[in-house]
Amino acid sequence: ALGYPEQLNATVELVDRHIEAGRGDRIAIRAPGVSWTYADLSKMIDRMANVLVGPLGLVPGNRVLLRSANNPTKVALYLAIIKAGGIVVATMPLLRSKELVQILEKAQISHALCDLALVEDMQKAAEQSIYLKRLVTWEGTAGGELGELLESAPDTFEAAKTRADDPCLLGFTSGTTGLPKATTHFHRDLLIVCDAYGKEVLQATEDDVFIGSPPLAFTFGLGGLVLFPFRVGASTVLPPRTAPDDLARAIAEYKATICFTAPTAYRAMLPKISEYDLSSLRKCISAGEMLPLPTFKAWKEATGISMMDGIGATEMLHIFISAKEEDIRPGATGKPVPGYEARVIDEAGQECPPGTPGRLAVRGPLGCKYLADERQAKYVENGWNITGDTYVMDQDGYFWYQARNDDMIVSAGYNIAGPEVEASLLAHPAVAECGVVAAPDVERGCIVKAYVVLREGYEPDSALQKDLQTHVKNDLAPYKYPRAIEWVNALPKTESGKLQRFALRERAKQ
Ligand code: 3SK
Repeated sequence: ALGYPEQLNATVELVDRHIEAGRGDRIAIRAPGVSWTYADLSKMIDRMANVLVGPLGLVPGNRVLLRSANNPTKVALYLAIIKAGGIVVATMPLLRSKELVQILEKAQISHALCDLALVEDMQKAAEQSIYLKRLVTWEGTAGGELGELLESAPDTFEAAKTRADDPCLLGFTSGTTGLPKATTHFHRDLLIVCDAYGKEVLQATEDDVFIGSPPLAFTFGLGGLVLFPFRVGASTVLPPRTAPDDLARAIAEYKATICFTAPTAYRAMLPKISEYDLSSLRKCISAGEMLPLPTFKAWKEATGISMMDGIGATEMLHIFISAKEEDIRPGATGKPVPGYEARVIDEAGQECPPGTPGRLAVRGPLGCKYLADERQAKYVENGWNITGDTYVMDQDGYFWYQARNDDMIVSAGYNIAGPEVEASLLAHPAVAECGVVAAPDVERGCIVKAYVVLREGYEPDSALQKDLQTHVKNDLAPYKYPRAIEWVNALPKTESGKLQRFALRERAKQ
């Protein structure tokens, strides 16, 4: 019904099609010391697929854990597993053995492929797994144990005859409870996000050079650094380090044109912008967190680029609300990506009128498919995916983010969105980063509490506290100002750069 053939293998569509179309000599991946054309990448994938089904004994449907930082080997292995009919389970590089065990068992992982630099925790986890059959390591660009196996592997491989609705990846998300959930995605889902968001909103071409920092285990990174570039035959750059300074340097060095990263990373790059030539950039995509208006404005002023905000979810694989470059309403996330519908509903499931906050509900060509998890019934209500975000839709159909449903602060009867107060604080010159949550209070039930990281040169004293409070009172309805402010050196974040407000909420209770 979606126009994809019944038999479909995502790797064939993303890589091999370019070779059939005579584009094999175009650059697919660049990284220090690596410049692979699509033909090079295809051969590497085929050798890896031969190793997987040969010496490693993979059969279609096996789940394969992939553990490393973003690098060319990881991308090739990712696509080789899919070509061989396996199911990829990419993990965040910083996970420790306890978290890896949860994934090994939940996903019933049979094979694990791990960068030698990260093997210690993997080894510990492997010892506790009842499903794992093989753990193989590699070093650098497919050297080490995997490299030895690759030496004798043929560089052609016939793709597994997978169906469009066969699973090809499990995306793990820990949600707010910390209990991991695995979201299943099909071969066709990988193409759907390219053909919906990638083609309609991003409008990338084969001449684009993609870059960014999100790990491939975060599907925001998978889309931005693998799926979208490869669908159009463009190239992707995988810098080994992705701290803001490194990212800015790599954009300049590789003349990247499209950047995918979180708003905090764009903000952190701002002070470095004058040191690097970022003039090659033409599109900057922000997701994973609310994009504060001051960050949007500061980036626009520094680079001339209007950042394209977006909201996605691991459950939905990628972005489903965003704005096209020519249709950006600063401060709003945007409109549903063509092919998706979105609405704001109340607790009873009734649509809220424009201007009224409520729960975001989305449906489209793909949706949430949790692996063996009763939370499926909570996420999907009457065919609509309930993402856990509070939104307002305006009269013109633009969607405005308010908060995660859990991040709404109810103080003396007022509903206050923590991220809105954060955006206000960020517009103050003293504030480098901040997180705003509810703190228990005898009189008001809860008060608004801000955790603030100051920029260099500012003193954390009571005069500054007063100044920040006045600033918010002048900017927003005065009842939203943070009655408590705590100075901190850093904020708790996930590996994908998202602020862990639940950790701040816990701290605020103490
Ligand atoms: O968090 C998001 O907004 C997001 C965006 C794209 C893909 C996946 C996710 C979770």
